[in-house]
Amino acid sequence: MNIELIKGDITKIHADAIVNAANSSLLGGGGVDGAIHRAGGKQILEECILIRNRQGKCNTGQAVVTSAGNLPAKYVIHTVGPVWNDNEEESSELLSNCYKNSLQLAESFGIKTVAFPNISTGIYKFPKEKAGKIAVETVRNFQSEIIEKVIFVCFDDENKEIYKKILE
Ligand code: AR6
Repeated sequence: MNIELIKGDITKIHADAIVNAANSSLLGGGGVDGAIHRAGGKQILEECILIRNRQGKCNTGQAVVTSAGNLPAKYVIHTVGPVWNDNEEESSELLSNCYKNSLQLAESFGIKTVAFPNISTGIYKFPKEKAGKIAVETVRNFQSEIIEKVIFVCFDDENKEIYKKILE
């Protein structure tokens, strides 16, 4: 799996799938979640509502998939990151699960390129450096015959620099 690092807006990325840092309601919110729903249009929310009706809320660390509405991507994988708290071990495992479960779901859809935002490092306050290390380690450890490329899309310079150092 190739790993690429860019700074930018994930809603503009032409990948088979972009990942959304959602919340367990799956019904939208602020940050990257708000941006994806705004740019993607109502189809994404309608599919999220169908998933909610079928399976209920999405637990932290789990992932679900919808189409991508008006976005250039084909799919949106919605995963729920952990809210940072004092239990570092638990938060770290849950964050790793977000990356793992998103990649597993991507594989099951035959997805070749996946773009990730820096899950949990905004409103959910996960320390950026710790989150970056977990993201890179989890992706590097994921063996796939299907996924060819993972793109880390950083929205801010700080995360971009952190990822650059980790990937070097
Ligand atoms: N493209 C790429 N990355 C972005 C974009 C964008 N358009 N916008 C923000 N980011 P956050 P969380 C970055 O807060 O911490 C929502 O309300 C941002 O700079 O979006 O997982 C959900 O509904 C940060 O580095 O997600 C949940 O309630 C990263 O995306 C809650 O926020 C994640 O920040 C989830 O919090």
